[in-house]
Amino acid sequence: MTTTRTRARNQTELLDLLRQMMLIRRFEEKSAEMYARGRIAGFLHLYIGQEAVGVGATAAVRADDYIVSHYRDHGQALARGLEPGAIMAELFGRTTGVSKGRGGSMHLFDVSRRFMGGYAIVGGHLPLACGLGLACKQLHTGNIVLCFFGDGAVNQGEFHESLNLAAIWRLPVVFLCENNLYGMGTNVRRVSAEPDIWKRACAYNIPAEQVDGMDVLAVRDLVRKAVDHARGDKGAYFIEAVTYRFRGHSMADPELYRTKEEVQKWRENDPIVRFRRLLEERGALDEKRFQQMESEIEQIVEDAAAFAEQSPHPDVSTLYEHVYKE
Ligand SMILES: Cc1ncc(C[n+]2csc(CCOP(=O)(O)OP(=O)(O)O)c2C)c(N)n1
Repeated sequence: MTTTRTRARNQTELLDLLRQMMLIRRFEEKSAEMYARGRIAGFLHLYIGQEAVGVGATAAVRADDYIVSHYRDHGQALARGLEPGAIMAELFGRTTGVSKGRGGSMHLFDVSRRFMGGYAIVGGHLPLACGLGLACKQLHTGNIVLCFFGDGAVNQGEFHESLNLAAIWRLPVVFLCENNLYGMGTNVRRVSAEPDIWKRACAYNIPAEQVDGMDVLAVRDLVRKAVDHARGDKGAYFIEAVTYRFRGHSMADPELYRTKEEVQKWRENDPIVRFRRLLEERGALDEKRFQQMESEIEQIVEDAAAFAEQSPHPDVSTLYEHVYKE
């Protein structure tokens, strides 16, 4: 009986991981469409291809733990449970957005879900993760901080300062580098003396591992291990998740720095297709259920876009509101 129940619970959890990745994929496709239609202004960085990292990692932390991220943040925000409509409204710059329309795509924020941003300055949020970690430690809250960043951040001064500080103060921070092989148009091998990014953490005596970032369960399991380490007062942990963005850096990217063959090769390792296959093999999913999930997600994303469209723009008179905590 217990085994049956445990199996059912496990299956529900696994289906939920798939559902979250599918939601991110569809949300991002819709965002691209809305950008092309001029509904979203500024920069737009899509998470398509990297879904397994955000979903797997977020599944490994508690609801009261903190998450800090970089500007490619829609996927992590959705995985954290921020409302799709409020995220889309933020992309549209509307008052109903998660950041009241002030932040846009790169600055999603929801303190109620301990999703502490969304930051556009590459590497600039790693010290913030340390600050949150220090607060957790000093206040003995038992929480940890999960900090996402890209491979482009690892040659920034803040990266090294943050890892050093996290090590000497034994801060409960899990540093998660999403190595999608490129910082804008630059391959990581061109700019990193040590392109195996996880090895960098050794210089700071922080345990580090690399994981297949296209495998949602592998990501979840390694982040769980890292979280246990950090929560157990053993200090920071470093993970390099090797992944790939299927789309350009932002919406305006001619992608002259990589070949179509390379993109195609990675697309064949699509994290959603891969996980769907695994669930089918395990008997947890069939075609009918998958299609049902697809149409439910389609509706959520359509509703999110309609909500954003119908929401008001901020009034000029409110320009100075929501800048600092009120
Ligand atoms: C300090 C700083 N320098 C330069 C930029 C311009 N810039 C925006 S995104 C980006 C690439 C970052 O790549 P990565 O961290 O690997 O993230 P990815 O886009 O691959 O998710 C750069 C250089 C910036 N935002 N901040």
